[in-house]
Amino acid sequence: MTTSTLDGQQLQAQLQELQATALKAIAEIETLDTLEQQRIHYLGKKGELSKILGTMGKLPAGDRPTIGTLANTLKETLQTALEQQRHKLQAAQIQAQLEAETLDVTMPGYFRPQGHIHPLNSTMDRILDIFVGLGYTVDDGPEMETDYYNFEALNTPADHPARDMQDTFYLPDGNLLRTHTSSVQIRHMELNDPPIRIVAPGRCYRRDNEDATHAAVFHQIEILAIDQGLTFTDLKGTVKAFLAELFGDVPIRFRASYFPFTEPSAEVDVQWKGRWLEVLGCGMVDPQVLKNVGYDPDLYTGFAAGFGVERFAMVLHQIDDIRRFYTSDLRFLNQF
Ligand code: 2U9
Repeated sequence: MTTSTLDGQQLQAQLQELQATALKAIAEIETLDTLEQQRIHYLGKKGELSKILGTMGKLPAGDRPTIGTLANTLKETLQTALEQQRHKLQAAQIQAQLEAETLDVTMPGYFRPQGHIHPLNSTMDRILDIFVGLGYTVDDGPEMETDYYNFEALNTPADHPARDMQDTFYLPDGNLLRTHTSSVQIRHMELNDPPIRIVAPGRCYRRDNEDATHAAVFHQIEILAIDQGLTFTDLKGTVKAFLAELFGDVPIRFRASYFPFTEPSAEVDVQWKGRWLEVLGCGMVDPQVLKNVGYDPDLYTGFAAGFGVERFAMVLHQIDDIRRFYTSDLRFLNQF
């Protein structure tokens, strides 16, 4: 295209050809991004129309107004076509979104199996509710304990034979995994003055050979009451009230027993389905334990009890093997 011979006709033809090409291309645009690119390609500063208009300077002066008008008409035509295509694409996009989002309520829903509370947690919660109802406050503490809080403070010095029944997992730094939640009560008494009414639930550890009734990791709940004038009768009354809440009006019996941290001590059995089942241990807090936390044993007395949550869940739900609680077998768990 030599400079001297350019005339209105030629440019008009170029504009018409551009219109045809551009309208065809615009009609085939499928995305809003492409639409924007095409708008710039045809109507942008360096677009096809600008290129043609850029040659207008070489036109004979007489042809310029016509070409100018044609160019503006073409610009509007292309802009209109681009707008229509944008609306068409946006409408299609919304429609596609609607279809994607439309919920066909006749379609069967996604079956999400309803989870539920693990039998150990439901048993634990039930027991805690009973003691909170009796005026006890729930307290907890660290599972990794010091030898002092797990044993020494509870009248169980290093060479005490009771340690064998409570063998546990010892850590390189001399700490251990607690064998009972009694450590929680010691910590509580160090930080609070009597009267004390606390219930301490939590995970405990024992290096036991696992069998149907023993697990290396299990859950315990202990209660502690410290006040002036508390006697074994208060302990018996509290234990009776608790067991009646869980088992109903069943016969219970106290059998003399021994724990380093209580004196006198007893094991308690309930008569359940015609058999005597041992369910907890208890006793009057040993005066030495009170001294260990700075309480005056001549002023204050206390009682305590401890029991395994698994034990209660197994008795209440006739579960034959403690290991069922930890195997996450839905055939077992879905029964609760
Ligand atoms: C303090 C003083 C005394 C808590 C007690 C028991 C008896 C007991 C066992 C039951 C089953 C442990 O889970 S188990 O194996 N516990 O029989 N526990 S009296 O006595 C305390 C606790 C804290 C300061």
